[in-house]
Amino acid sequence: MPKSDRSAGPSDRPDVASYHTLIIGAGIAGLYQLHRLREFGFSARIFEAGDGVGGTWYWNRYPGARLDSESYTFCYSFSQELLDEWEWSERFVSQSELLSYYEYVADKFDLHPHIDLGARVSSATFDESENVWEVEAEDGRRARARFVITAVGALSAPTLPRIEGRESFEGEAYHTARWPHEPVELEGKRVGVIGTGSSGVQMIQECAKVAKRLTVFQRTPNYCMPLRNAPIGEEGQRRLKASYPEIFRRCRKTLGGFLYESDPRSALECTPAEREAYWEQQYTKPGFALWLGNFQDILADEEANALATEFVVRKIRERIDDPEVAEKLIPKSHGFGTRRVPLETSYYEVYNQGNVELVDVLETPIDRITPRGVLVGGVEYELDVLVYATGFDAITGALDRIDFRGVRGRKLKEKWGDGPKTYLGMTSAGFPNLLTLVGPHNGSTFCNMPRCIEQNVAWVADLLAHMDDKGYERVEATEDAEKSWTEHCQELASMTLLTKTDSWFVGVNVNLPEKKRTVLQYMGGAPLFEEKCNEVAAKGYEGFTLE
Ligand code: N01
Repeated sequence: MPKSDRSAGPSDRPDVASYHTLIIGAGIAGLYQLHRLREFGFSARIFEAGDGVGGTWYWNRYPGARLDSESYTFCYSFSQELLDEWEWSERFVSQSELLSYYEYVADKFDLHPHIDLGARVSSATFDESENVWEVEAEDGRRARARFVITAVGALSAPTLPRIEGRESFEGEAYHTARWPHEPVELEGKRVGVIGTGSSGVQMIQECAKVAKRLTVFQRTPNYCMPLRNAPIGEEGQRRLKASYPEIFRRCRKTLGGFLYESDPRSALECTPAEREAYWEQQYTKPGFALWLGNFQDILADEEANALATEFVVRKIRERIDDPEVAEKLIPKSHGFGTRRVPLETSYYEVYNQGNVELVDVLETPIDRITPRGVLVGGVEYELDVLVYATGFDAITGALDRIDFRGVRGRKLKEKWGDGPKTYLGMTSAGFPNLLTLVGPHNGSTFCNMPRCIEQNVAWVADLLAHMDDKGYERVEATEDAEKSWTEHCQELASMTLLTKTDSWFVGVNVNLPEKKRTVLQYMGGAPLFEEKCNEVAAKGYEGFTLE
């Protein structure tokens, strides 16, 4: 039973609404955090920037946007009723189906009355005299709360290229993560796409079906692997529903929170025939099977990685008619799996179509964007629509865009100027009562998101319940705990090839030259992350000062 009146905010101020907890963001993490806190009897409210719930799946509505984690591992597991009621139509569902799911969840658990939409938080300031956060949105909406929980997403702060002339383009221009709600006509148009990460790869496949001419401006190619999507029929639904407990149990045990388990053998100890047979088998499986279900050392050992890369390159080459184009599409700067692997259905075949042209802007950089299109090496590619699939200021970007001021007015962005410093990837010293879901150094940033989000949310809710039971008002990570966690993250990162390659995983972004290369993720895997969090809680929240 609650010791205090959990429905009350920290103190009365007639001019500002007051809550126990203010959550920033109504995506996968924010919605579940709100539900969980309300179940515990706390007064909680969400400020959400968008005009609807769903976070990532609200914003990223470009043609082709689709899940590449299996739908049945990407859903919430906390409600049996929800699992029984909801049916996934495909193994990897489209953005619109996933968005309907989050809308359904918000309705089912009566969350809408507790969400302020269109409220983009601009600042949050800690008032030390009362141990309260004062939060303000861009439109002037304000709230006071004992706790602030950020659920702002790891890939939610889009970046645009710093290319001269960008504003001068007279056609239509869109970032994939800010795609309009109204349909965008691409049929019969001259379309250009800058960027070939997961968003670009999905968008390009759809666009190639309808565009009169599609020009892809590629800087770094990626190793894209087949998604192998399929509908889920009636029998499939029945089997799925019966298997949910087993699905979630297995996901909880794997490093990435997926169903794929890496093979305990080293690629180097197998014969070439054994390797080939294993890779062929994994290649025919859906999703990330080849990436995350590979030999245990392909993401740690360069020699093992080179062998896996050879296999993948062969598979890619087979699908492209023109050897010169194939050469451009095969990465040279990194090995397979050391950057996020985009999943696709017809991506490589697109380049065999007469209406598609690949422009290598690594070889010949973009000169400028002109009113009529994109100028590369003196050649102007005329376009009606220009799509920026140019990615995000990953993991820290959405937090940096909010002016967090902690103890003695210290800015979080400044504290993290040389890279984030956190404890458990959920707190930072000097910022009491601020909890970051899916924040830097958190297990969820290299994980099948909802699986790790559920762990984050439950852990945070338990911490707040513990504080309430004991009458604590303030929780803050100690400097020592933060230092050793940050070092632990760095040590884990040094053991994988993923952090030796340039990508958003390590904060490298061509459009953010000022962002320092740093360790942003927790690379120990979801089970170890959960174990560490549980250990801290079991020891009375070791590493925190509770007052
Ligand atoms: O972004 P990215 P994304 N000139 O950063 C290029 C998740 N996701 O939106 O690599 C020319 O991967 C840039 O080139 P380079 C997923 O985790 C999931 O595609 O810097 N090119 C790169 O090719 C993913 O990893 C799904 O050389 C420029 C691209 O733009 C993450 O989101 C779907 C440029 C950016 O790729 C991010 O993916 C989509 C410039 N100035 C995304 N600036 C699912 O299926 C940038 N680029 C669930």
